Amino acid sequence: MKSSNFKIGWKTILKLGFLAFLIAIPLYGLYFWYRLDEPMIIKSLPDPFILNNGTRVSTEAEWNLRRNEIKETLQNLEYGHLPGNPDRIEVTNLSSQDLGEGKILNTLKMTIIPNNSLPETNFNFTLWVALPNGTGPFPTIVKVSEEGTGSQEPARDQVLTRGYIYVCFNHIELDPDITGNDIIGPCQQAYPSYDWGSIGVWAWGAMRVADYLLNETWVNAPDGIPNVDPSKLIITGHSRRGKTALLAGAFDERFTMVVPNESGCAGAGSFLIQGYISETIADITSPSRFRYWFNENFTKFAGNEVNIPFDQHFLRSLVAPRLILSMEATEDFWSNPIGSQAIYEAANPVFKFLDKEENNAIHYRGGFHGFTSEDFDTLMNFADKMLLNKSVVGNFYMTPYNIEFPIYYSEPL
Ligand code: GTR
Repeated sequence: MKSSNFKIGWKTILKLGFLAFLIAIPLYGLYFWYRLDEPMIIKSLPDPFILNNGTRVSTEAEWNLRRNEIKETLQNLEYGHLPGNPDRIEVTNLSSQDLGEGKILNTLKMTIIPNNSLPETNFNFTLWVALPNGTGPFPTIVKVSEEGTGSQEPARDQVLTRGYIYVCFNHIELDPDITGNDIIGPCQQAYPSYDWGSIGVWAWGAMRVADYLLNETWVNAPDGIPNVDPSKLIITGHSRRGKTALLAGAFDERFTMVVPNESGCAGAGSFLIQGYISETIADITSPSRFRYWFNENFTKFAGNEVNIPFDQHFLRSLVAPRLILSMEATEDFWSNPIGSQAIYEAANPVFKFLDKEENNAIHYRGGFHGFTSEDFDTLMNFADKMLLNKSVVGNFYMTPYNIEFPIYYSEPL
């Protein structure tokens, strides 16, 4: 039998492959462009005003009841439960550094004593308190995490120059953050009956920082506390620490302004309005990634968002009537900037109901993932305007996506 002369050599295969690749790239580019403004809409955003008994909130007192129900839902199905304050906190000044021009950096050790009768459960974490020139009282920014790590630019000088106290704390001393590794850190060891994940632990840590800054009765700080204006206490954080800042600020009303930066999935982003290539519950709860940030129940919603009874506007609404500014970046697709606009809009009826619509704010800058000096300026511009009554130029209510989100409720009349 004669064999055919027609043979496709490797060279031809390579050429065809290359050609297919050249055609695929612009096609994918076009698809990508189209999808960026076409989020996946899983279902409409649940009405935060519906009480567990099925009736709808109609008074402020009922909203306060509903607030507690929402807190319980979020702890039960997402972050796990957070304990109350510890029995005691001992604060030790480790060092004091003169930063010049009247600015000082104090490094402190916070010793948490969960239970006076169980000293073996005590643990420590580090706090950095940077003081501006002057005597105060000062507006104060608490930032989750050390100064200037990862995609966060250092901001200390900028913050102090504008007359704010700048406090950072080492959240990973409370619970380590090692991708794919659920380590039982000192907080979880001290409170063994709680089901909290790392984000809950870190948020609880931010609340302990507030205990110190506000000189609560269970705090012993022999060297005194900084002159913080309690009506101007701001909590912020970037990305996973933005999720943390939002949780801490939503649950703890001592924070007067809450500023999650590019906090995305399980932060100010949506589970139900999923921008193209944004992080999903399945992504974030994968055992090889960040399952340990949450409690076990949350993983039930991986790939099953349709059954989730809430979205992150529930968390955002808890901040009302206080101030929230979520800061987003239009090219930070993984953090779901479209979904954050949906969550902002979905929380608006709650702020309206409490007569504080102007306290619900959102800002978009161009660019990618990071906590930049531009972001810190945005944060302080908003704080200057809302907390210090300064006249400031800037748009803090940006809705760059022209999309009708499925929000089918409005504030009770
Ligand atoms: C990512 C994670 C995000 C965000 C980010 C960060 O890998 O998927 O949810 O938290 O890390 O913290 O920088």
